[in-house]
Amino acid sequence: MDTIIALATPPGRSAIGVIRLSGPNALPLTRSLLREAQYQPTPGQTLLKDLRYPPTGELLDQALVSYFQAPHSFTGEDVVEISCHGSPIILRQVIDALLQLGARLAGPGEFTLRALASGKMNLSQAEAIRDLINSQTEVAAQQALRQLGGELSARLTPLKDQLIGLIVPLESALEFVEDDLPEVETERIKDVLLGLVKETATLASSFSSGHFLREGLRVTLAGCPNTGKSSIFNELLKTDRAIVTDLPGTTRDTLTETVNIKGMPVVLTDTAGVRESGNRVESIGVERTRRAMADADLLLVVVDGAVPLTTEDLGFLQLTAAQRRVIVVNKSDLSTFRNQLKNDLDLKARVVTVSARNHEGLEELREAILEPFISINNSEGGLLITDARHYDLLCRTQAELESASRAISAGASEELVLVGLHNALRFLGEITGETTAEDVLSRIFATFCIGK
Ligand SMILES: Nc1nc2c(ncn2[C@@H]2O[C@H](COP(=O)(O)OP(=O)(O)O)[C@@H](O)[C@H]2O)c(=O)[nH]1
Ligand SMILES: [Mg+2]
Repeated sequence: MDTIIALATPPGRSAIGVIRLSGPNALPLTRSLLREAQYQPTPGQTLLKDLRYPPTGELLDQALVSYFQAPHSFTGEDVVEISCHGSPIILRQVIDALLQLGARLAGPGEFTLRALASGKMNLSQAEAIRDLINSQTEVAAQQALRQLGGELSARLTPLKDQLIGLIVPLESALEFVEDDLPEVETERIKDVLLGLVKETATLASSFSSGHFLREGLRVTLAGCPNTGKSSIFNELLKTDRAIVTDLPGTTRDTLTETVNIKGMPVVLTDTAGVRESGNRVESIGVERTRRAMADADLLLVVVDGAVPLTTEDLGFLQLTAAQRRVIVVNKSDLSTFRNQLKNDLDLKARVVTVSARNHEGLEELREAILEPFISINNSEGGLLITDARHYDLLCRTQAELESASRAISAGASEELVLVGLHNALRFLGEITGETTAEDVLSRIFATFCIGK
């Protein structure tokens, strides 16, 4: 095993920059960098040291050097962390020096991969580290922390145990071919399978809201020009990001920003209104608007409540009827505002009245945005599946369990039932990495940042 090195902090200027070394030569390499052959820290000790360019002895930096002895480190190997001054030049020089001494630059996620290999964590926990680092809101970070704490594996362990509990008697039944499975046994297996299917399905279904925590909920503002889309966009962002004027067609391009709404990362897009226009810039904007609308998880269809609905508005409402949407009736502050608009618009959609100008109704709007998606702040605090890979494996597990269940009901041979059960067990194992093929592993770790 070679010794790997990487910058563990983001590139750029900062107070400190941390370089991490892991592998059997972490300590000898550090000795050369310090030019101190007798450097033998006690594990966990941090000392202020001079770092020197090995060939010349020239001073590179003064840094805090910490040593973590195998197996009591993040990777399970000998680890040295060097906290240098956060200058990109210094960090570059120190890393170069260690590379010259024989360290190798780590690939994405390679430190975590080593932690996995030495049994420090399982695969879903390693993925949780990546998600934790990438999380954009507190709720997303909390979910990642729960997964890091092993909650997902803990949920899967009883499922695997139950599966093994079915596989063992079926396998032994195979040994005694002449006896069919007794009736009671078949019934018991069917019951257990039913429970397993239910549990797997529940877990998998949480992905429908869980994946938004990782990827963000795509919400697009749409509607006719001058209805106040950009004003609402700015209100939700709490900044003046989009230009607001009383000239129709001010917003020509789509604007996208991420905003945290009650812990949910929301990717909010303001669009140019859809209207036919001879102006080329505006037409391109309109094209982008159409695309942003098609990509959205949720549309906020904005109408001006202070003027009668135009045929354009109605066209818009019709156009978006098939999509998940909230209808926002804006400008409630104006004296011409007609509240009954809410009733005029039949529509099964949720209707929210706001005044972007007076900052009214925005809290209700935020709630309406999340409503279709939330089981996230659910009271039982259920674990959510946030990763598409886990979701896919759970669906495949469920399909295998169902096919085993059908086989047993049809009185099929034990062999046939066992195929489904073994597959299900394998898929569950792939979530935590017990049975993950090498190429899948390397693909997962390619999504990590260097230094993790
Ligand atoms: N009275 C009132 N005017 C508003 C409100 N929201 C937006 N406006 C005005 O309506 C005009 C168009 O707003 P804008 O956000 O640019 O609309 P967009 O074209 O849909 O993006 C501007 O003059 C805004 O100041 C509101 O809640 N009340
Ligand atoms: Mg606008």
